[in-house]
Amino acid sequence: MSVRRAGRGTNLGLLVLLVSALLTGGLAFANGGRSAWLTLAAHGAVGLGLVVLAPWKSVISTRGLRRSRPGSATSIALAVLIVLTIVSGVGHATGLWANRLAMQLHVAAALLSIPLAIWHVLARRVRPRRSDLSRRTLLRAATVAGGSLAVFGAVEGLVRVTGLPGADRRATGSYERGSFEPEEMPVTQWLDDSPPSIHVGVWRLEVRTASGDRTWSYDDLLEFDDRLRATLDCTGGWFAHQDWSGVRLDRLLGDVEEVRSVVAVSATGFSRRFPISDVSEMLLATRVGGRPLSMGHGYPARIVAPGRRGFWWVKWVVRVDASTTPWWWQSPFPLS
Ligand SMILES: Nc1nc2c(c(=O)[nH]1)N[C@H]1C(S)=C(S)[C@@H](COP(=O)(O)O)O[C@H]1N2
Ligand SMILES: [Mo]
Repeated sequence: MSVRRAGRGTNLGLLVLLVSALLTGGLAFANGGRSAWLTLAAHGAVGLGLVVLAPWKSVISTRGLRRSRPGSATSIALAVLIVLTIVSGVGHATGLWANRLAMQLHVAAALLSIPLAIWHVLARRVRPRRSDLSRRTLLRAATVAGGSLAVFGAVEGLVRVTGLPGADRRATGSYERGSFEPEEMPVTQWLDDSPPSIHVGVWRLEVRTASGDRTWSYDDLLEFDDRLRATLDCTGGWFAHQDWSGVRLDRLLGDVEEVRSVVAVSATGFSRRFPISDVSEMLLATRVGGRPLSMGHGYPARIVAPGRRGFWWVKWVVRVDASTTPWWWQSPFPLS
């Protein structure tokens, strides 16, 4: 494929890759399980596919910019955002730039590029043609896919051979921070939440079920000593193993016939809805590493949801509601 062939095929390819990058990125954020590496590998290969097509795209862009049409500033802004997204993504994955800023920039630049990309596709429209589904297009698509996987494999190999920090990442792509040392573990909020001030003397946990409501004081909860070793894995790109203790969620609920989901609500209003099948593996934790939670980590009580990414681990819990609504009846990611 010579760069002289740059044209509609390149643009269509880039569009497919861009949409796939967003979808796999979203999936990588949602997936906290063992199969997370698959999502992440797909995300990495698709992202590097954009790099593979860059030489062809630069020929097209140079041609286009020479014609000085309205909207070139927007096209350039889109290019800058995509470059930022790729640089921060590769930086985080290799460990050359393994902090939260890189991940935040990666996500922010990617989300900002969506409206610009939609504008770009509409303003520089490519009309689909019959030949887009030809054997030749398929062959080219396969070549790009193969090239992307090869570049992904090469980067992964290089990270391992050179011993870059990226080699020690978890399946989700996160780096270890403060395992079994809760004070060393980062304090993180999903978006703009902040630790409330809670006086444990007046703090109550309210549990609402079909068979009635019940409130628990902090001292009531301290009577329980259910223990769980579980891994908090923040989409910001870090994880920590900890020994949590508190009360298993199903013990607070009693009879759960007909119940389909359980909502944990924070004093700040932040909340997540869980499938009822999860509650016997979940904890409402009052302690970590044998000591009370710090305010930053969710004092007096927080959710521990093994296998789920950090944004499910609701902190400063004040209410638990059993409900007949299915668990997926909520935004896939918290909105505050
Ligand atoms: N109420 C509330 N709980 C929350 C959040 C939040 O913003 N508000 N952020 C979640 C996210 S994104 C993560 S990764 C973990 C971080 O827990 P930590 O601060 O104890 O490390 O808390 C979760 N629980
Ligand atoms: Mo997080």
